[in-house]
Amino acid sequence: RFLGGRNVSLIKLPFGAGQKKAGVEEAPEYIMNSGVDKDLKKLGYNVEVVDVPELKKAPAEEGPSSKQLYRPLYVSTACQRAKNVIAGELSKGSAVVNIGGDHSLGIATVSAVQEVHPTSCLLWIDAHADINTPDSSPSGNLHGCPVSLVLGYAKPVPPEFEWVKTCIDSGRVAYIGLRDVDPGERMLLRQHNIPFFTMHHVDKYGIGRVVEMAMAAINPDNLRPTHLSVDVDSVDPSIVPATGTRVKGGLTFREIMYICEAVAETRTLVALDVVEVNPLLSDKEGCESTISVARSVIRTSFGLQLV
Ligand code: EXY
Ligand code: MN
Ligand code: MN
Ligand code: MN
Repeated sequence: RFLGGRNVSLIKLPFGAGQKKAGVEEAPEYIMNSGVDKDLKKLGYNVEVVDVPELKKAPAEEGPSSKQLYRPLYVSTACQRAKNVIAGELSKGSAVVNIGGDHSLGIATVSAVQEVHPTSCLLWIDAHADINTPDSSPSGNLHGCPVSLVLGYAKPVPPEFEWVKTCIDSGRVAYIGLRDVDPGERMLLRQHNIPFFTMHHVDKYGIGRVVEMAMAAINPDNLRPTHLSVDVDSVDPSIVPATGTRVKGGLTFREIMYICEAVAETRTLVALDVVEVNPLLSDKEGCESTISVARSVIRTSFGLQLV
């Protein structure tokens, strides 16, 4: 029942204009160099590595935008390109690992997954809800907005993002790890009844119950393909310091591994995002620790600990 079968495409998405700190576009190279392709081969998968290097090139003209967004044309162009590549791999029947890059790439990953697997659910692991609308965004950074765009909550849609379809409904999205949510985001989560589990819930119920409740809400009978989107800032900055928006009090190594193991166990994983690693924001040791967590997320989600 492993929906991606035994073929996995590792897709390198060197893109960082969804936020303002340089370095996140270098992450795919670092993560690949940690040996994730060999890890997956050892687990028995046929692995294909796909690079989308053109994402590093900004369009010549940004042009004026109606909203106070940071580089909307670049984000839109890159996401459109990334979406086509991801959808192409999924259409071959492969599972995909989308290696970012910043989380504005979620616009691309969710659009692609929902196009090819229109019933799939989305488990978003993050310190942040990334559901700001262009109007509610306090920063203008589009890595804080991808979920609102794919749910169709951004009204009006900024002209750059008119290609983005409302492709998923609130009943198929859940969050784990939240601890830095803006007021406008809180309103949307409540208004649309989106199941979210903050770090408070993780402490209160334990990670086992939290994952069970989240999956029961979005994939009750395990019949839906699963898209797992892992922002590494969900994990505590003590072991993931190389990321752009650190928030204290995050998931432990075991808690993030538990989530990946539980998803692997469902055998419904079709897409995994690993985003927001920024190798330039920490020293060598912090960088190695961060990359090693990213690597573990990938191999564990694909069944390393399955018995
Ligand atoms: N909510 C804040 C904003 O919209 O600017 C911070 C977003 C950070 C997003 C990070 C990647 O998950
Ligand atoms: Mn995020
Ligand atoms: Mn985040
Ligand atoms: Mn709704």
